[in-house]
Amino acid sequence: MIHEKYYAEKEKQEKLLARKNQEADFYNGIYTRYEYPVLTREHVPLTWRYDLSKERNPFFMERLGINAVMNSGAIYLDGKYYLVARVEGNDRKSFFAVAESDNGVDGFRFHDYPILLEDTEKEETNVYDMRLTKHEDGYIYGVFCSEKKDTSVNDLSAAVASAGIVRTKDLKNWERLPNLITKRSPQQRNVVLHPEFVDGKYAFYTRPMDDFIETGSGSGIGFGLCDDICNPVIDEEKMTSLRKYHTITEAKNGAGATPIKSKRGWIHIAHGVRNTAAGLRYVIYAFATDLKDPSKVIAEPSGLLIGPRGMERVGDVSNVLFTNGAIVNEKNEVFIYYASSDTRMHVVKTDMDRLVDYVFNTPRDPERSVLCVAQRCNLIRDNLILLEKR
Ligand code: M1P
Repeated sequence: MIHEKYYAEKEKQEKLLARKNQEADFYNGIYTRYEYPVLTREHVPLTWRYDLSKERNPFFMERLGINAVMNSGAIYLDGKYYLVARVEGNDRKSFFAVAESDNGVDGFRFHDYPILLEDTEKEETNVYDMRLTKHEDGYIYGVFCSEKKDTSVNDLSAAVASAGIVRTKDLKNWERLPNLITKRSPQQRNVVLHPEFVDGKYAFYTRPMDDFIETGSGSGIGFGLCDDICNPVIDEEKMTSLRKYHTITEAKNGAGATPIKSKRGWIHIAHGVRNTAAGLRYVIYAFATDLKDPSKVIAEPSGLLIGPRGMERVGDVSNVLFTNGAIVNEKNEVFIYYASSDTRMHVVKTDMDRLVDYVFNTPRDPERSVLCVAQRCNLIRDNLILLEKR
């Protein structure tokens, strides 16, 4: 017999799932923010958390609780908006689950079951942060972090991160490929597959790291080519977007959403990290690379594109915004999905014209206060002249 409490909880959840999102009262001319998160732990089906049977679960307890829903890959297929979310159980293990919506800003519903990956990496403990790439070879690839314990050192929390790869045609059947090997980098996280072949090869944005948390000598977002996606090896990585002293990327950075092709270049929406007295602060930034050579940075707007605001600042890992998915629909509307504080998912909406304008016409960071003030004074002077002429 089904526990009566199920019906009350189900009704509450249906109300949440049916809630219309509203544009927030925020303006910067670049994008629209939304009032409510698009996915949270409360969106996770009750059947994944509770045993509904009154006999087996008389107190209607969460038997397998969910802690957070965050860092989601995104893809647009046949008029629907899909997120492949990182769902984290109360047991700290993450897994992937598909949620879909008709409009991209609300109504996201999880499919009946999460994705069950083929168990090919026997030492893998945790998986997270999948990027989805609709590749010109006809497959949809998911590239994610595959984490295992580092048994070479005497440290319980030492781990090794590498890039796991799956592919699908329908978001239902997933084929697991071997993990990516980067010959020069012992650890990898935030790896993204470029949607087109480059010099006839599969191209990956990487994030070379010496260590699990610290990137060490890794100087930013890397780029490497691989001949065979079914035996993925990158011999050499060159650098694209670099970490820089006293900027939002000083501590580390990482590729985010799969690059978006525009007339002027590939647009990348990534994350940058700096250290503060309150710990690491993660923000979202953008840059563009050359259409012919997608490793070559051609535009770098100054500073952050999206930073944590209000409730976004607080969560399991506070002061963190992280993106690994964006969608462009047939109307050239752009949906940038991001997680706040490793806890919940949000969206901002813009369009291609605005995004291109932002990336190519926002001034670069002059990298010194005195030059930043001069840059701002030029803006003020031009504006005051314009205002005087009214
Ligand atoms: O906790 C913040 C983020 O930390 C990691 O990002 P990075 O690899 O740049 O350090 C990731 O584990 C990410 O999942 C997490 O959101």
